[in-house]
Amino acid sequence: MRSWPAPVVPTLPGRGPRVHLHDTATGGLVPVGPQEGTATLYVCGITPYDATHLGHANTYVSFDLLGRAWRDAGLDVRYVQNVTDVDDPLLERATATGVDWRDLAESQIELFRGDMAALSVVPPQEYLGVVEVVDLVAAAVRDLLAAGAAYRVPGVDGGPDGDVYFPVGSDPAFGAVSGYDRPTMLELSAERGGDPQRPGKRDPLDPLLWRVERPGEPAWEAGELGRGRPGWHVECSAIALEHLGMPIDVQAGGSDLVFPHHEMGASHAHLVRPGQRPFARAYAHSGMVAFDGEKMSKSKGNLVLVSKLLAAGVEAGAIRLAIVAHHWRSEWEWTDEVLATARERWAAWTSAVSRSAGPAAGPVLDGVRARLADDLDAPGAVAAVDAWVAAANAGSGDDASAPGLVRDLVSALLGVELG
Ligand code: 5CA
Ligand code: ZN
Repeated sequence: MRSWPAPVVPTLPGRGPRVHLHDTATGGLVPVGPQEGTATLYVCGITPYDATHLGHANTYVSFDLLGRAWRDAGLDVRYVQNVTDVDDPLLERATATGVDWRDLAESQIELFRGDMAALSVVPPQEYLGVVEVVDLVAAAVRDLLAAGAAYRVPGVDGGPDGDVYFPVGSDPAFGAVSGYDRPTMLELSAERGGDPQRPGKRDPLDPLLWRVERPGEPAWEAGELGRGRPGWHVECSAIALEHLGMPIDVQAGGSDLVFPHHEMGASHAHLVRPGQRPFARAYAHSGMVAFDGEKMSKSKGNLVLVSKLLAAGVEAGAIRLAIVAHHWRSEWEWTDEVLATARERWAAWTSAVSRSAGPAAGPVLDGVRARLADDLDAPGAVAAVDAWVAAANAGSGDDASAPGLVRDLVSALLGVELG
């Protein structure tokens, strides 16, 4: 489907260093992306039943920093993102509000596009809704059945027979992404879309691959699977395998996707492409943003919407600055003070880059590049710019090219557009 308009990214002199990132699977810092050529990135997209909130924005801005650092290091970036436009929460919300699920999804995707464009997030080359790729996902499920890595279960409570599940025991590497113990897995599976209590499964952790048609639910023909719709995890594996191949350089999303989503996604891929491993060279998980003391989430309704902030006249660059002032892996809380600080900083930076001269900008460029290459340390990069801005606004320095270069590097590397 259509993504959103790409921001203009200024070209900077020289090149950034190789990027290193914290990898969830190994728990350490690893180089990500090749030395040259094309780096591949898959970031899990939204489930479009409510508008983009600051938590989503934090996740997409975080991985936008990665894409920008890669490009600055001379790499091409191939970036794919999905939209979970058929899933239980979306269908439930549509039913509860009397809106057609397709209209609900499209309206929320459109808001998301607007927010991403406003926040200068570089769009993916492939932006794919599940409804567009059901055949692809169904083919992956059939491959798993053929490989003996899928089984059907009988219906429960009068439901139809034939829902297809993935036996987690079929992947020897199962557990390697999250490293969680079984009690933790069971708890998170129940919380995050799994159905550990469902009778008939071989292992309570086994996730759904294909849900056969229920009355009133959308369904697609899928050969031997029968009419139905895909499970959640396999959608991302199938899209990533088709559009990026294996292994991908970075599989990314918020930390709530470590388990079960990325664990299951990796295991599915290992069985769809037997003998190829790993699914991803690195797994990157951004921290959860909270509001009013709790994780910001559509299900809790404690949302701060990007679109509302923009409509209230908050500068998009200031929202982006509020996000990048926090480390991408940290858990942080959105408060009025966070926003006020970001707006003050945005004004100070704007004033500094609008001056006719300032201190030489070369060291700031080197400092920002070095900080970002080291696990996307955007707060460190922000501090480097702050120091230059303070000096420039105090009137020091006579380098007439410096304000323009700082404006460009803030735009190209942090994605922050100044006034
Ligand atoms: N469609 C699935 C992924 S395939 C999904 O998780 N959708 S979502 O709309 O719930 O979330 C979209 C992305 O935003 C995910 O990467 C998720 O991890 C991230 N996210 C959701 N809530 C927050 C939050 N409060 N803070 C940071 N990131 C969040
Ligand atoms: Zn996903």
